[in-house]
Amino acid sequence: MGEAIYPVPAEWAENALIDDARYTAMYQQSVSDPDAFWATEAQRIDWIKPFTKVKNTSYHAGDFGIRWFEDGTLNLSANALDRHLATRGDQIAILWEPDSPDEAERRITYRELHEMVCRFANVLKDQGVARGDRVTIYLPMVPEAAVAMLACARVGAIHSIVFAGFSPEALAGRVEDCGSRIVITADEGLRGGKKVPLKKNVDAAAAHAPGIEKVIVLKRTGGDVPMVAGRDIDWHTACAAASPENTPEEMNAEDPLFILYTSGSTGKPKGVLHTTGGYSVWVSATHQYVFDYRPGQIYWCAADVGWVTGHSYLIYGPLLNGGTTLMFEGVPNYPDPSRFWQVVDKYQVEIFYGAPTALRALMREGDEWVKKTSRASLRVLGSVGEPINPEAWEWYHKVVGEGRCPIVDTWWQTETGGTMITPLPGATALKPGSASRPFFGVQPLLLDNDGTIMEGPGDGCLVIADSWPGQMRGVWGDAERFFQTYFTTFAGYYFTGDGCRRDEDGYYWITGRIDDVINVSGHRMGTAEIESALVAHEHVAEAAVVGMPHEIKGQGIYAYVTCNADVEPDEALRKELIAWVRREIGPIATPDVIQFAPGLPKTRSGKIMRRILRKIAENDVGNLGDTSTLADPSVVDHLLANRPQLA
Ligand code: 6R9
Repeated sequence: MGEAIYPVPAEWAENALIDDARYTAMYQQSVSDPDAFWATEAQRIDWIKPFTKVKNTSYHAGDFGIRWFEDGTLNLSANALDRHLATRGDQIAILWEPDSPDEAERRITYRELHEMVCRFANVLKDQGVARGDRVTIYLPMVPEAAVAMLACARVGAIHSIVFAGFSPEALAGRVEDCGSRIVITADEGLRGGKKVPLKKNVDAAAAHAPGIEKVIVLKRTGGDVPMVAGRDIDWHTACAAASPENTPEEMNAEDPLFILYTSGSTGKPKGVLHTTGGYSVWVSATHQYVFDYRPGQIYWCAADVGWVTGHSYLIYGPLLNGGTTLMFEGVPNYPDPSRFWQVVDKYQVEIFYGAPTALRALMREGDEWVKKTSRASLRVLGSVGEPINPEAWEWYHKVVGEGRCPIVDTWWQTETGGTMITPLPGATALKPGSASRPFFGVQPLLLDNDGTIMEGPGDGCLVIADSWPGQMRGVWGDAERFFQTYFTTFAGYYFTGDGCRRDEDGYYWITGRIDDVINVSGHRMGTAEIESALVAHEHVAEAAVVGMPHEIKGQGIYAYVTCNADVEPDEALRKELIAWVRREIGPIATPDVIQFAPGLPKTRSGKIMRRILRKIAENDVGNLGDTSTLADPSVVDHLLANRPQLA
């Protein structure tokens, strides 16, 4: 195919934890004898009561179930904190870089973090939080977000983090769905010099979520936020009064650890449920091997704590591995497009893990912003969240990494808990744009549309043949939906929703979602969610949303809207609808294009023909495919004649 290949540099092959021969041997064992392989890997965790069973899983109706290490007990917070105290109590656990470079950073040692977590765990207990209770976290990128997560894990509560960019409506829906009585928030967040009214959003959410009994409020900006007497608790006051000692709860490996809401192709976002033991083993192992991580190295994952990458690779993975993890509150281009690389220099970051959308945005600003920084400390670069186009990959490799740093393009999902298909820096020759080969224990398969397994090179639907320890265990509150969503499209397999190509070397190339999920700047959006926000507007009769190619975001949001008969759509309504969707879901769901249409293309049975809408949004109108089943072909002519001018 003539694509570039970057061999493993010799010094990497010699010094890395895993070289190619070791990868092959370990991968072999991981799939031929998963019990033995994962029993060994699980020793990276301190178990209170050791497990006697490793894997007990089935993807088949009848005996469906996913259990790992099921009779073992542990506490994740104790593994991330207490056990490090003797050897690395004074090592920095969290480096915090604020939004503004003029504000002071924070350097929090393991000992300090341990005390903060113990105090906050006691605050939670004082509020009656017990094992199995759900706690919603709606915090900006501050160390207290990690403290709140670890405190929940410590007392056995299940955290549900809601991204701080989500609207009050979205927050209320998630709070109600999991039935949490407590929300943890801050007065305001700070991003790119702008304030985010978090406490105000929680107050607004509480109007729709009567289940909220207590709100714990962290002071971040010192903004003037009214406190509700009897409901709101000041974080600092409560922690100061709490004991600095706390005994972690003994949790079963299969006790829930967290819920994280993510978008699917149908319905409301679903609460993806992860449990304790398998997840701990999985994020620790993947973090160590994928980044060739050694304790104490300065590691920076730029993802927000509100997404799964923030859970697994900003907080849990690095802390389980005794790492120093850098948390950055701000954005890549504030105060200017050098910021990322200035932060790298300031802390001598060795490993940087970011998203293609940020790289594309920075690439567009020109190389000078990068080149005026040193970046000599960097050893490994990572990519996650969406396919990285070869052009951005080459820029990342040549300009940011100066040709020196292996790039690990890691494919995975909220549902998978951690990395599934990825290069290992000392083992894998790199092909720009390919996530390359499966991680240990992962058995990817490509199926054609009939569900037949494809051998050799080809393009198909990506499924995983067998369970791995970090796999999600359920959809919160809807046991049936888990099996239905992931295991019935192709019976007996976990269906990822992604399309994928495998080349002649067995490398995997993710081609993107094949369901009605779009990936905007690495954020998953269900088209159904945006549609239901649009039709909730009084002037809208019907809406259909599809993805469109977008230079920076990867995909943009293209909405076709049919208004009620008595409404004359105009520019003002377009603006109003855009603001409406931002308010209903959040700024990440802002439509890029709204095309008003008197009708949508439908089959005679009334199904919207999204394939046609996608083609129009992609500006691929020469080939609309079979339109013979359209109920009214003139609808398509109207759509084509009235496409908005795209910038
Ligand atoms: C971790 C995360 C999952 C979806 C996934 C896929 C896309 C993620 C990717 C990638 C190509 C990569 N995706 N990483 N596509 N190459 N390296 O992003 O989880 O938010 O659940 O999104 O993102 O389409 O199915 P999540």
